[in-house]
Amino acid sequence: MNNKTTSTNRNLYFSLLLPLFISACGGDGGGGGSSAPNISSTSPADNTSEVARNSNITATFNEDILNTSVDTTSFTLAKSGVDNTAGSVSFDGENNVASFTPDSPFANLANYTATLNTAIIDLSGNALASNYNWSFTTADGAWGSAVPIETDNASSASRPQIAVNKTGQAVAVWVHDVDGAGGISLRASRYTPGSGWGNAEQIAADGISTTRGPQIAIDSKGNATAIWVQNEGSIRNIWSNHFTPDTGWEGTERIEIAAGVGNAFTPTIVANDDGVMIAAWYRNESNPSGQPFYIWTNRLTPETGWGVAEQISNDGLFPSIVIANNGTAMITWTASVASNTDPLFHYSKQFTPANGWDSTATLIDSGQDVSFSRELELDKDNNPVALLNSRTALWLKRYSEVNGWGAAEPIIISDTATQVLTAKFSIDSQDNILAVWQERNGSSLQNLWANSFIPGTGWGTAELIEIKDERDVEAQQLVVDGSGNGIVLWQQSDGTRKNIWGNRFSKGTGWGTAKLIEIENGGGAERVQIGIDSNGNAQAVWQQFDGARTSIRTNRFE
Ligand SMILES: [Ca+2]
Ligand SMILES: [Ca+2]
Ligand SMILES: [Ca+2]
Repeated sequence: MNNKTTSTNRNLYFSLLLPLFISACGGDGGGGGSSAPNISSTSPADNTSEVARNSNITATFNEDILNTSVDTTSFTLAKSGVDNTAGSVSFDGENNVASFTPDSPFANLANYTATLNTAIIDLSGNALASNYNWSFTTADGAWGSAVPIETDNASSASRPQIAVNKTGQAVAVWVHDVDGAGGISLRASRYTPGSGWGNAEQIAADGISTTRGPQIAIDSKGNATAIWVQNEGSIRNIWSNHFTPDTGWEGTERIEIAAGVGNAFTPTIVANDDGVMIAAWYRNESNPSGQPFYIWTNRLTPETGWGVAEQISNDGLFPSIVIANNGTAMITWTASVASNTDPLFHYSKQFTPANGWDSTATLIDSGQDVSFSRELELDKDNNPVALLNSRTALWLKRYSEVNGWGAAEPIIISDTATQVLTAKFSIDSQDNILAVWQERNGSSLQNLWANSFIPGTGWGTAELIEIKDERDVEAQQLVVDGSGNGIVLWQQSDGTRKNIWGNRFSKGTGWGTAKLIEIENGGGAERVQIGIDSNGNAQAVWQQFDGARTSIRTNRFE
């Protein structure tokens, strides 16, 4: 078995040996003669499905091959729509078998194409007649068994959140009731691929009062930031703790200007690959119990930490943010309203590293009766896409630098028989879109529906993706991996307790059958959250009651 070789070595070896072989063989006969080498078999064979994700990829040639012509430039493997897969190449000269060993297991349910190119030559210097390709699809992952993520049972743990980066590093955070102290604190745990979950760590002072729980974002290197609402006297402010793999949790700091008389609500945080993070929240500015609400943001860079909080709007609620790897960001919010029946107005501002936030807000949409969802995602070209819904309709709007926000693209055309509740969507690396939403017809239960968008084809037909009708579907969460496969999770009561359910979307075959992802029935399971890495390995967290306290449990899909 020969080891991995480099193209430099190959070329050198080739130039030194080729004249020798040609003269020894008289340019024909012996060895490979004058005919091009062929591939007699591959493993896996072309079009194989359910290939094990720890497989090596091999090709067997019909004659002796110059071993140094087989290397990582002449034998490559590409995941559909993605750059070449990292790996090493070796050649077994005795059996003429080339092997590609990937550096890490293949992605779940992903299509790969292996290529042998015409740099591969036989001992007579005859090259492959043309590039040789074969494709295969990997096996899907599966949910494991639910396990606790924390072992403190003196009191309750609740409201977990999780952030997972491309490589599968994850941080989970949750509210931890302080034993007998009358207040609460926050705990966090970190998941490292190959090692699993670490111990729970305290990330906020014991005895703080916080009502809504932390939010978390993670960058591609595993740096993470938690933010939360913390009571100081009678006022709720936004606090933060930053984690780096080198230094651990760095300590707490307030990230908003403390002078406001009002309370801060619903913080949200996003990170790009390079660790630039933006947090946003809304705050009642002059009246601690009501309007007006202002939208505020702060921005963290790895070099300088948090900046000074900045007011974005003097009339807004429920901010959503996306940030691209070039540092450009978009924030959207909803203008405050006096009652549930007033029209809603949705606005945006863009942030660029050169110019900061837009000075004036842009109107995205107006005049809808109510909006349960204000979801924001980036497409493959980093253009923001917003999902909005009224009681009777669900639609997207896409933003471009040239045209601003485009026309509404309906997913459900206005249908007064249907009540649309919360919706979620996700866009894959090739701009396929998956949307899931709760829908009620007349007095029926809240059921879970889904539809998908394929560029060039448009939206398909909406379909029901769960089958239980004892109680409503609640609190669904959706993620999509680097191959366009999705997972949706939700909570649903069986009449006695709430359970966590999931369904799997395969890019090739669509939705599967709804399945339970936990089987503990001592109490209810609620508030499920999920994150996914680029290979489609996902991590779910939720809170589960056992009759005495809630604890945080997790299950992994891989
Ligand atoms: Ca149902
Ligand atoms: Ca259960
Ligand atoms: Ca516990």
